[in-house]
Parts: sequence; C-alpha cells; structure tokens
Amino acid sequence: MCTTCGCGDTELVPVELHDKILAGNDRQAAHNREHFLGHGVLALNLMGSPGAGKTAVLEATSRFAEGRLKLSAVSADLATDNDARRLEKAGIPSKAITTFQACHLDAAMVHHALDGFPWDRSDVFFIENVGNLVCPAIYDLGQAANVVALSVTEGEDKPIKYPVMFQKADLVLVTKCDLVPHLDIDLARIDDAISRVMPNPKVLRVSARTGEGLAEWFAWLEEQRRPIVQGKGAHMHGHAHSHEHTHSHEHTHADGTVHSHPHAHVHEHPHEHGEAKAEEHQHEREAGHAHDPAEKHEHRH
Ligand SMILES: Nc1nc2c(ncn2[C@@H]2O[C@H](COP(=O)(O)OP(=O)(O)OP(=O)(O)O)[C@@H](O)[C@H]2O)c(=O)[nH]1
Ligand SMILES: [Zn+2]
Ligand SMILES: [Zn+2]
Repeated sequence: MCTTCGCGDTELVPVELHDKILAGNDRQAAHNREHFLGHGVLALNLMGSPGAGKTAVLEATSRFAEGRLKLSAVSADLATDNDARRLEKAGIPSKAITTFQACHLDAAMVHHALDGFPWDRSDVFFIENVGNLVCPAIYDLGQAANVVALSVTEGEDKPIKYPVMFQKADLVLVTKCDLVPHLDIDLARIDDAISRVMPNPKVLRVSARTGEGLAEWFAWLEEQRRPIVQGKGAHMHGHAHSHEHTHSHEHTHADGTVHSHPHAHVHEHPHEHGEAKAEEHQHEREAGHAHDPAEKHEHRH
C-alpha cells in the first residue's frame, strides 16, 4: 500500500509478518481503549489527505466549543510539530507525534504519547493522523470512532478511489465548503460517492473558515460522548492487566547463603493507568516475595 514504510506491500513486508504486526497493533489498541474508556474520554481518529483541513477543523471546533467541551489532541506529522503548536494556540492541549518514515500512526505511538496526558481536562481526545488517505485506516489506535476529513478541493471521486478509508469511517466531514462557489464541483456527487463505499453513510458539510456545519459536528461529538460518559462508572473500578516485569530480589537459602538474581514475572494487577508510567504501576502485592527457607524451590543460575 505504501512505499514509504512497506505496510501492506507484500514485496517489502511478507503477508505473515504484516498480519503479525497488525495483531500486535490490535493488542496495543485494546489497551489504549481501556485508557480512554477508563477516563471517560471520547477518542477519535481524525484522518484525511494532506491538507484536507484536519487541523483547521479542530481549531474551529475549539472556537465553537467555547469551553463547553474540553478538547485535547495528539497530532502526527512526519517531520514537524507545527500542528500541535497550532492546536495549543487554539486552546487545545496537544502533543506532537513525529512519525519520521511512517505514513500512519500505530497504537504504540499513540500509547507512548498518552503518558502524563491531562485526562482530567479532557472530554474529547482527537488523534490527528498523518495526512494520508490509505494506511492510517488499517491501524486501530483504540479510538471510539473514525472521522475522515475530505475537502471539496480533492475531487468528487476520492471515496471510490480510496474505499478503505471511507469503509472504516463513522463520519465524513466534507471540509472547506466555503470554497464551493469558486469550484466546479457538485456536493451531491461527493455524497453519492461516499454512499457507495460507506456502510452507514454519515456526512456533515463544514467550513472552518465560516463556521458552517460546526453546530451539527458539535452535536455529533456530544452524541458519541454520551455512552462513554455513562460507561465511565463501570470502567473507573480499574482493570486487571498483565505486565511482564523483570526484577531481582534478595533471598536466603536453606543453607544460609543470601543472594539475588533477576526473575521474570507476569503480574495480573489492577491499576489506574494514564497518570502512572508503566514502571510505576501499583502492585497488588510486593514485587519482591519472601521465600520460606524451608520451602523447596528451584532456581536457574
Ligand atoms: N477556505 C478554506 N480553507 C481552509 C479551510 N480549512 C483549512 N483550509 C486551508 O487548507 C490548508 C490546509 O489546512 P490544514 O488544517 O493545515 O490541513 P490538515 O489536514 O491539517 O493538513 P496536514 O496535517 O498537513 O495533513 C490551509 O491553508 C488552511 O488554511 C476552510 O474551511 N476553508
Ligand atoms: Zn494538520
Ligand atoms: Zn498503558
């Protein structure tokens, strides 16, 4: 699919390896989803071509929201943090994710950026993906829904040419609608193309410049948020979750010798994740355990 990173290209990355990568990504995405739901945050994956107006829509959303919804974002870019800086300036706490070679975000990159995120100041968390109409749709990031920005300047046939993105979309924002009078395009043909590929077509026409459609977009955000806020109570009890840890501890053998050596353990432990780094998880019991010198146990040295 993409010559930059080889994702989906069976000559560069064999099918079995790609399946493995996606399976690993799905596990990480499920974990991210627990973070989002645990904090009662609506996470959205915002995708679209380069320059489709993704950042502009978020800036306009912040202006429109006037504090009624607390917005936050991570913004992916191959080489700069321009978008994150634009979003910060628009009042949206944001982090940049620089993907370098990668033409899409994966769940691990998003998870890495979640560390220390201001969840208490977040109702809706936008993940602005890399500008690309292909690869981002393949990688689950743990979002509750996918939003695709399609600008009126891109051509009416894009949904049919890039069907995967639109098949996976929960909402398409047709952006830059203020430009329609200046263009030789027909909005009805864009709607028609979307309805040919999107299973449950849902389209909103917006303009970041004039504010057109922002009230409908805002209403959609609130509607998506409702079940997540209602479900928060259940999720706030914390979730059991296993991590492998390697650590050493001192122990005394029956013959009186004391020594320590590393052990790998898998702990099942509930935790409130997000504020705590992976290494700082609260353990249900002490990580080091006392050995009863009389108890028989084996060590490999
Ligand atoms: N007329 C008009 N121009 C817009 C609108 N939204 C965005 N633009 C312009 O389109 C260009 C790209 O907008 P961005 O918001 O940077 O697009 P993006 O999708 O975030 O771009 P990347 O993150 O680089 O992929 C900028 O020059 C914007 O000023 C709009 O509603 N109307
Ligand atoms: Zn952007
Ligand atoms: Zn985590």
